Amino acid sequence: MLKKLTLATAVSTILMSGSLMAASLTVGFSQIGSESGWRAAETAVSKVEAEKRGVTLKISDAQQKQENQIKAVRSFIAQGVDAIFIAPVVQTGWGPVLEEAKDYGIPVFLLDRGITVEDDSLYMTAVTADNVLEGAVAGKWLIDKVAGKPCNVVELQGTVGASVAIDRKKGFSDTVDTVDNIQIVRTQSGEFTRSKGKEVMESFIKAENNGKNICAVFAHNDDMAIGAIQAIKEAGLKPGSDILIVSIDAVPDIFKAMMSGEANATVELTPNMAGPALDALMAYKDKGTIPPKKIVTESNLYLPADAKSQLEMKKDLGY
Ligand code: GYE
Repeated sequence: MLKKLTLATAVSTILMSGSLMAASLTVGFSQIGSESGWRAAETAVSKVEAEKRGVTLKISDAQQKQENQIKAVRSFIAQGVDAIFIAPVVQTGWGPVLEEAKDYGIPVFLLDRGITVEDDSLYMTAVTADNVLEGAVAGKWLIDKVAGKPCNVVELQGTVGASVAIDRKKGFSDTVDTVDNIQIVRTQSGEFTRSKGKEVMESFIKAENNGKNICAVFAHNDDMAIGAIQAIKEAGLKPGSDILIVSIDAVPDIFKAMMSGEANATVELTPNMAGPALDALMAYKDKGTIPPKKIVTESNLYLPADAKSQLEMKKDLGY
């Protein structure tokens, strides 16, 4: 262990001696999988951002399993990478493997989801949106939209135990709890996927008088909202008018649904989490700059009027 530490220190000293050296950095990225359009965009954008900076990015797909992420981190440590990026599928259970990375002097950066660890020094920074705020933005939109009328909401939650699902749920429910006319009548995980979102929505529709008791869907991501839209249509109702749809991510497909009048609002989530993390890593390696513990991305609200321009913008960016 001591030997490894000395080696890591020597390597970082060489790297810190000039910014040119940073061009030869190798980063291991433990990605969650490909559950959503947003996730696929994040993976694609990460490759582009690494290439722009001359960084070698090794991506390992965990297929939604934390145990695979832990194995990937150990393998990156064994390969002696310069840094490890993790998009942590769930919030807890990271302490031991992050201790191992720390023992080897390898800095860890979190992308798009957070973790809870006793010792914050186990990671350098987390690049994420303020996910409580995202839920709150969605809730606020619904309050304004229904303007005092009674509204029963069904909620499609993200992956169980994921920080983003916990935070978005909290932000939304704390916000709609401030008014009496909006009630969350059912809530269940749709695992951030279209197919599960559709399946859970079908069961909500059955349980709520063939959907007639449902006023709005709050989905923790656009993909589950798209699954829900399908289920609503199959039940003979009109998504976007009979049942309002609000979700999070701002992926191209939700803007397409907005243009057909089938979705009402989405909260932005940039898929470029790797860019800010790579900048922080390079500043750390070049100048020893310690980044802030959180690098927070934007959470703007987009409505049908924005759909066309958003779609064009995403196309230009290659998402
Ligand atoms: O919103 C969702 C996904 O962790 C921020 O994970 C991410 C979420 C995103 O697959 O679509």
